[in-house]
Amino acid sequence: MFLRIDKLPVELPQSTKVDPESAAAVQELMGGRFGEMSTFNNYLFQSMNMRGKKQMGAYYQLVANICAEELGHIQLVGAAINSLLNGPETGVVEEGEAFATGTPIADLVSGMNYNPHHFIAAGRNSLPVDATGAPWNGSYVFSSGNLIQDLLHNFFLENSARTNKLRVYQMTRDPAAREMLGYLFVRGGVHRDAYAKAIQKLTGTDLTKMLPIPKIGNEIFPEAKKYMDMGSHTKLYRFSPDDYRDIGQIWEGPVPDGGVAEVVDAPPQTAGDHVELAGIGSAFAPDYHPAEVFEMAQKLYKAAKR
Ligand code: MN3
Repeated sequence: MFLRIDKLPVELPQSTKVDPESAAAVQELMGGRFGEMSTFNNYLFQSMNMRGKKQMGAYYQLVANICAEELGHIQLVGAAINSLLNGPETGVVEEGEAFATGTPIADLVSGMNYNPHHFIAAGRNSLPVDATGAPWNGSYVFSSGNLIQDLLHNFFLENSARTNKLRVYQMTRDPAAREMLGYLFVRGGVHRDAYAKAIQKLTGTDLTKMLPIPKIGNEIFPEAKKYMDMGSHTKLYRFSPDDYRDIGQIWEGPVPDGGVAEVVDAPPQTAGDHVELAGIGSAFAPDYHPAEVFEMAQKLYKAAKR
């Protein structure tokens, strides 16, 4: 089961403008083969399917625990996409009938590489699709039942996710997208290193000799360096109030990016507030007169208080 904390792993700065092309590119990190929906679902199916969970001890717990962190990564990527599709707009944008009958969407999109579904199917928000608009699909999940094969796959998956993230970084200067990327370079690095440690303990094979892939360190990116200075690259968060007590049997010793592995008995201390999206009349989100819908929700809140 999952409990939920109503925060993002980190707070994102506001996007400076509506940027549909960057939003479409960032979708790869959501619903692409190596996106966060894939890391989450791989670890979900592997941990769900693992035989002898008690006997597997730390090996089972490691996959199950990282799985929970990945749910928050899905949310963080989604928040960055939403930020890109909404720019600095907050509160309520009531635009009047001229907008409804005009071309408010055509006025926002420039260039060819945006995803029309962000505007037609969704109300300027994220979707479970990749950068080409293709839906995430279950064939991205590898759950073989063989522990070493699954762990080796996960090591490959985290490195592939990193490669894609580095390329998306090169596609946008948006501050929200780059903050999300910097944080996930570091957290994906921890997961990569954790799977390498698990494989080393099982087989004696030192996969860290290959790292980093590609051969460029996280520390040259200011948005990642910031989190490394906080020691995030050494920390594995225990995403459970009572369980997964043995993950420190694997997450211990030196880590490839410097420092010593540490299990933290809490969610990330960097946690921050959601990206607040404006109600936008012309997008009918939440409706043509957003203020009225917000007011109805507030009435419910006030009635409950009485
Ligand atoms: Mn992740």
